Parts: sequence; C-alpha cells; structure tokens
Amino acid sequence: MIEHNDMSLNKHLRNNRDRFNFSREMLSLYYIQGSNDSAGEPLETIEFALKGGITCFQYREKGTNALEGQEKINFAKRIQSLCHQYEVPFIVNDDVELALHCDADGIHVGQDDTSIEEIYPQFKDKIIGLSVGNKDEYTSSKDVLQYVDYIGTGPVYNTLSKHDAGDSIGTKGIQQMRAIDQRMPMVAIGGIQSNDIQSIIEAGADGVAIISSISRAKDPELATRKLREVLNQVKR
Ligand code: TZP
Ligand code: MG
Repeated sequence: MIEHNDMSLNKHLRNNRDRFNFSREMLSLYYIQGSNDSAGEPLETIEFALKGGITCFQYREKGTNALEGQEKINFAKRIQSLCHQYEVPFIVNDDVELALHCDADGIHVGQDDTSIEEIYPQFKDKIIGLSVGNKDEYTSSKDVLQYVDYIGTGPVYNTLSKHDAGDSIGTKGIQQMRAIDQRMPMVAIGGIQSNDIQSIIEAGADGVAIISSISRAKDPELATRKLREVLNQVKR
C-alpha cells in the first residue's frame, strides 16, 4: 500500500512542486534517445532536437552497447544539463537509481519495470510516467494510475526502435484509450512521423513520443521543427 496524505486529487491534477510542474503541454513533442539511437553524434543529436523545439526529453539507454555504470551516469548528466539550458524536463527511463542520483525531473517505467507502488514514495514531487500499451494494460494498471502524471500508449505503428514493443494499436487504439479515460494525460508512441500527427491528436492523444523520426533524420533539427509545426497547426 502507498502511504499518502495528499491524495485528494489524482497525481496529474496536482502540482509536482519541483523544478517542472507537470503539464499536459509537456507531452506535445516528447523526444526519447539513448547513446545508440541516433545516426549522428548522440549528444549533438539531442541538442538539435532541443533547438528544434521538443517539449520533453527521456533518456532511454537500451540495446547493444548500452552504456552502464559511471559512463551512463556521466552521459545522463551531460544530457540533463543540456535539457535544462533549453528549459526542457529531463526524464529517466527505467532506472530508479540513476533518476535519484541525477535528481532527474521524472521517471518513466514500463509494465515490467519497478512498480509504481515502489516508485511513487521516492518521486512524489517529480514527474511519473507509465507505459500503458492498450486497453488490457489499462485495466490491469487501474489501481496505480492515480499515482502517475501521464501514460505512454502504443506502439501506434510498427517500430524498429523497440524489439518487444508488441502489436501496434493504430489510431483506433488511441481512440479506445481516450474513451476509457477522458482525463489522463496521454502520449502516443511507436513509429510516428509528421504525417501521422493529425490523426493521432484527433484520436485523443496529448502529444507524440518519438525516437527514430528525429534521431535517424538527416537533419534532426529540421525534422523536429517540422514535427513542431504540424503539432502547432493541429486542432485539438
Ligand atoms: N515504446 C513503444 S514503441 C517505442 C517505445 C520505446 C519505440 C518508439 O520509437 P520510434 O523510433 O519512434 O518508433
Ligand atoms: Mg522498460
């Protein structure tokens, strides 16, 4: 059981009281990257994305040659300081120790990672994100959703960036999730490119989370700007 005395509202309706108060708008263009996701130099790619106008950053270190130990800490800290230069929240994926060590702005976990029950007491004042891929995962996560700020839903389309991403849910899946929960801040993820944005936002997502259409773009800053332009034009 989570001990609490301030749970009169769901977490995403309260302020986080830390460096960045969570807001739905943060999810608009949510960029995710680790040391091995980019075509170009990793840190430089992140800076291009920041210059292009991402609204949130998640450090996700996975796959072959993933950094570990001190190297991972050092890299995380360099990204964090870059993010803060651009006033963009720095969120750590699936590494509680690193998130605490860096005093990250938030943590994002998947269904099989450290549980929200364990995370919440340590990240009460931070942003907490949970991957809730589809309707079934929503149902099984129901009890902990009051402790999270937002959910990440997908994969919307096929993705090459996560080998165990599961079946893609399409914009129909996003619509279904929005129908189940009208308030929960939700970012769509998986295989998203600029021409998908309109239908994803219309389906009810608050934003898009992206790896490869920025990280593998020839010009990541331009790619980010284009995504941003589309997002700015989409009617909500
Ligand atoms: N979770 C579901 S799909 C995915 C993650 C981390 C990868 C998204 O990457 P891309 O390259 O934008 O499809
Ligand atoms: Mg995970």
